[in-house]
Amino acid sequence: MDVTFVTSNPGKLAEVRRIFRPYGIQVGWSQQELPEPQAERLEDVVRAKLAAAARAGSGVVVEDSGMFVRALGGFPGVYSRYVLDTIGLDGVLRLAHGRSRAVQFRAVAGYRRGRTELYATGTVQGTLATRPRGANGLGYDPIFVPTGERRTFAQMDPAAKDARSHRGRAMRSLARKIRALEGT
Ligand code: ITT
Repeated sequence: MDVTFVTSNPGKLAEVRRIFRPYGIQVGWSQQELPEPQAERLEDVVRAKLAAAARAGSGVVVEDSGMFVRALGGFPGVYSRYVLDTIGLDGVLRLAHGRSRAVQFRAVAGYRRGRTELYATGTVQGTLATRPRGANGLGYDPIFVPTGERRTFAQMDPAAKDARSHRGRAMRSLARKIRALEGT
Protein backbone atom coordinates (compact mmCIF):
# COMPACT_ATOMS: atom_id res chain seq x y z
CA MET A 1 0.00 0.00 0.00
CA ASP A 2 1.00 3.66 -0.44
CA VAL A 3 0.96 6.69 1.84
CA THR A 4 2.16 10.25 1.27
CA PHE A 5 4.49 11.79 3.86
CA VAL A 6 4.07 15.57 3.95
CA THR A 7 7.30 17.10 5.22
CA SER A 8 9.90 19.68 4.25
CA ASN A 9 12.66 17.60 5.85
CA PRO A 10 14.38 15.04 3.56
CA GLY A 11 16.15 13.48 6.56
CA LYS A 12 12.84 12.59 8.15
CA LEU A 13 11.60 11.21 4.81
CA ALA A 14 14.58 8.85 4.48
CA GLU A 15 13.98 7.52 7.99
CA VAL A 16 10.23 7.01 7.52
CA ARG A 17 10.78 5.22 4.20
CA ARG A 18 13.18 2.81 5.91
CA ILE A 19 10.96 2.28 8.96
CA PHE A 20 7.76 1.64 6.93
CA ARG A 21 9.38 -0.74 4.41
CA PRO A 22 9.09 -3.93 6.54
CA TYR A 23 5.36 -3.20 6.93
CA GLY A 24 4.92 -3.19 3.15
CA ILE A 25 4.04 0.52 3.11
CA GLN A 26 5.58 2.59 0.29
CA VAL A 27 6.11 6.25 1.16
CA GLY A 28 5.61 9.01 -1.42
CA TRP A 29 6.82 12.54 -0.67
CA SER A 30 4.84 15.75 -0.74
CA GLN A 31 7.62 18.24 -0.12
CA GLN A 32 5.98 21.14 1.63
CA GLU A 33 6.22 23.05 4.84
CA LEU A 34 2.83 22.84 6.50
CA PRO A 35 1.75 25.79 8.63
CA GLU A 36 2.50 25.12 12.30
CA PRO A 37 0.48 26.86 15.03
CA GLN A 38 2.18 28.43 18.05
CA ALA A 39 1.53 25.49 20.34
CA GLU A 40 3.22 24.05 23.39
CA ARG A 41 2.48 20.42 22.59
CA LEU A 42 3.67 18.34 19.64
CA GLU A 43 0.22 16.69 19.57
CA ASP A 44 -1.47 20.03 18.84
CA VAL A 45 1.00 20.77 16.06
CA VAL A 46 0.39 17.35 14.49
CA ARG A 47 -3.39 17.80 14.62
CA ALA A 48 -3.04 21.12 12.77
CA LYS A 49 -0.59 19.63 10.28
CA LEU A 50 -2.98 16.76 9.52
CA ALA A 51 -5.83 19.18 8.89
CA ALA A 52 -3.65 21.21 6.51
CA ALA A 53 -2.25 18.09 4.83
CA ALA A 54 -5.71 16.85 3.87
CA ARG A 55 -5.32 18.83 0.67
CA ALA A 56 -2.40 16.58 -0.32
CA GLY A 57 -4.94 13.78 -0.83
CA SER A 58 -5.81 10.60 0.98
CA GLY A 59 -3.52 8.46 3.10
CA VAL A 60 -1.27 11.24 4.40
CA VAL A 61 1.33 10.97 7.15
CA VAL A 62 2.75 13.93 9.10
CA GLU A 63 5.10 14.14 12.05
CA ASP A 64 6.33 16.71 14.55
CA SER A 65 9.33 16.13 16.75
CA GLY A 66 11.78 17.86 19.01
CA MET A 67 14.49 17.67 21.61
CA PHE A 68 13.59 18.47 25.23
CA VAL A 69 16.43 19.41 27.64
CA ARG A 70 15.18 18.75 31.17
CA ALA A 71 17.39 21.37 32.89
CA LEU A 72 16.09 23.98 30.43
CA GLY A 73 12.43 23.27 31.21
CA GLY A 74 12.04 21.23 28.04
CA PHE A 75 13.59 23.83 25.71
CA PRO A 76 13.90 23.80 22.70
CA GLY A 77 10.98 21.32 22.45
CA VAL A 78 8.41 22.47 19.90
CA TYR A 79 10.87 25.20 18.85
CA SER A 80 13.64 22.71 17.98
CA ARG A 81 13.85 23.58 14.32
CA TYR A 82 13.87 27.34 14.91
CA VAL A 83 16.53 27.05 17.61
CA LEU A 84 18.72 24.86 15.40
CA ASP A 85 18.39 27.36 12.54
CA THR A 86 19.27 30.31 14.80
CA ILE A 87 21.72 29.44 17.62
CA GLY A 88 22.66 25.97 16.32
CA LEU A 89 24.13 23.00 18.16
CA ASP A 90 26.87 25.10 19.78
CA GLY A 91 24.30 27.56 21.09
CA VAL A 92 22.27 24.77 22.69
CA LEU A 93 25.43 23.29 24.25
CA ARG A 94 26.36 26.72 25.66
CA LEU A 95 22.89 27.10 27.21
CA ALA A 96 23.13 23.64 28.79
CA HIS A 97 26.71 24.13 30.03
CA GLY A 98 27.11 23.39 33.76
CA ARG A 99 23.60 21.90 34.06
CA SER A 100 22.25 18.37 34.22
CA ARG A 101 22.56 16.86 30.73
CA ALA A 102 19.38 14.73 30.72
CA VAL A 103 17.52 15.11 27.45
CA GLN A 104 14.66 13.47 25.57
CA PHE A 105 13.64 13.28 21.93
CA ARG A 106 9.92 13.03 21.23
CA ALA A 107 7.99 12.42 18.02
CA VAL A 108 4.26 12.47 17.37
CA ALA A 109 3.12 10.93 14.10
CA GLY A 110 -0.29 11.25 12.49
CA TYR A 111 -2.13 9.54 9.62
CA ARG A 112 -5.30 10.66 7.92
CA ARG A 113 -7.52 9.06 5.33
CA GLY A 114 -10.90 10.64 4.79
CA ARG A 115 -12.25 11.38 8.24
CA THR A 116 -10.19 8.74 9.99
CA GLU A 117 -7.15 9.86 11.96
CA LEU A 118 -4.53 7.74 13.72
CA TYR A 119 -1.82 8.98 16.11
CA ALA A 120 1.29 7.45 17.62
CA THR A 121 4.08 8.78 19.83
CA GLY A 122 7.66 7.77 20.51
CA THR A 123 10.28 8.93 22.98
CA VAL A 124 13.92 8.18 23.66
CA GLN A 125 15.91 9.26 26.73
CA GLY A 126 19.52 10.29 26.57
CA THR A 127 22.19 12.80 27.54
CA LEU A 128 23.69 15.77 25.76
CA ALA A 129 27.20 15.16 24.42
CA THR A 130 29.81 17.76 25.41
CA ARG A 131 30.60 18.47 21.75
CA PRO A 132 29.10 17.43 18.38
CA ARG A 133 30.25 13.97 17.19
CA GLY A 134 29.41 12.06 13.99
CA ALA A 135 28.04 12.86 10.54
CA ASN A 136 24.97 10.63 10.12
CA GLY A 137 21.35 11.49 10.72
CA LEU A 138 19.84 14.93 11.02
CA GLY A 139 19.37 17.93 13.28
CA TYR A 140 20.50 17.36 16.85
CA ASP A 141 21.85 13.84 16.25
CA PRO A 142 25.53 14.88 16.73
CA ILE A 143 24.83 15.95 20.35
CA PHE A 144 22.33 13.24 21.42
CA VAL A 145 23.64 10.13 23.20
CA PRO A 146 20.82 7.62 23.85
CA THR A 147 20.79 6.00 27.30
CA GLY A 148 22.97 2.88 27.41
CA GLU A 149 25.18 4.06 24.52
CA ARG A 150 28.44 5.97 24.23
CA ARG A 151 27.91 6.98 20.60
CA THR A 152 25.72 9.85 19.47
CA PHE A 153 22.90 9.08 17.02
CA ALA A 154 25.08 10.73 14.36
CA GLN A 155 27.80 8.12 15.00
CA MET A 156 25.42 5.17 14.55
CA ASP A 157 24.41 3.52 11.32
CA PRO A 158 20.83 4.31 10.26
CA ALA A 159 19.36 0.97 11.37
CA ALA A 160 20.86 1.34 14.86
CA LYS A 161 19.32 4.81 15.19
CA ASP A 162 15.92 3.61 13.89
CA ALA A 163 15.86 0.75 16.43
CA ARG A 164 16.18 3.19 19.35
CA SER A 165 14.85 6.52 18.11
CA HIS A 166 11.69 8.41 18.95
CA ARG A 167 10.80 8.38 15.24
CA GLY A 168 11.42 4.65 14.97
CA ARG A 169 9.11 4.04 17.92
CA ALA A 170 6.37 6.41 16.77
CA MET A 171 6.45 5.28 13.13
CA ARG A 172 6.52 1.54 13.88
CA SER A 173 3.48 2.05 16.11
CA LEU A 174 1.76 4.14 13.41
CA ALA A 175 2.57 1.56 10.71
CA ARG A 176 0.95 -1.20 12.81
CA LYS A 177 -2.17 0.96 13.28
CA ILE A 178 -2.35 1.78 9.56
CA ARG A 179 -2.02 -1.93 8.74
CA ALA A 180 -4.77 -2.81 11.22
CA LEU A 181 -7.05 -0.15 9.72
CA GLU A 182 -6.39 -0.80 6.06
CA GLY A 183 -5.94 -4.58 6.17
CA THR A 184 -3.19 -6.37 4.30
P1 ITT B 1 8.46 19.26 8.82
O1 ITT B 1 8.30 19.90 7.48
O2 ITT B 1 8.09 17.80 8.84
O3 ITT B 1 7.77 20.04 9.93
P2 ITT B 1 10.86 20.05 10.28
O4 ITT B 1 12.32 19.81 10.11
O5 ITT B 1 10.38 21.47 10.34
O6 ITT B 1 10.06 19.27 9.14
P3 ITT B 1 9.79 19.70 12.93
O7 ITT B 1 8.95 20.93 12.78
O8 ITT B 1 9.15 18.48 13.51
O9 ITT B 1 10.40 19.24 11.54
O10 ITT B 1 11.08 20.10 13.72
C1 ITT B 1 11.76 19.16 14.43
C2 ITT B 1 13.20 19.55 14.51
O11 ITT B 1 13.74 18.77 15.60
C3 ITT B 1 13.97 19.13 13.27
O12 ITT B 1 14.12 20.13 12.33
C4 ITT B 1 15.32 18.73 13.87
O13 ITT B 1 16.08 19.89 14.02
C5 ITT B 1 14.95 18.20 15.25
N1 ITT B 1 14.82 16.74 15.18
C6 ITT B 1 13.70 16.02 14.95
N2 ITT B 1 13.96 14.73 14.89
C7 ITT B 1 15.29 14.60 15.05
C8 ITT B 1 16.16 13.51 15.05
O14 ITT B 1 15.74 12.26 14.82
N3 ITT B 1 17.44 13.75 15.26
C9 ITT B 1 17.89 14.98 15.46
N4 ITT B 1 17.15 16.08 15.45
C10 ITT B 1 15.83 15.89 15.24
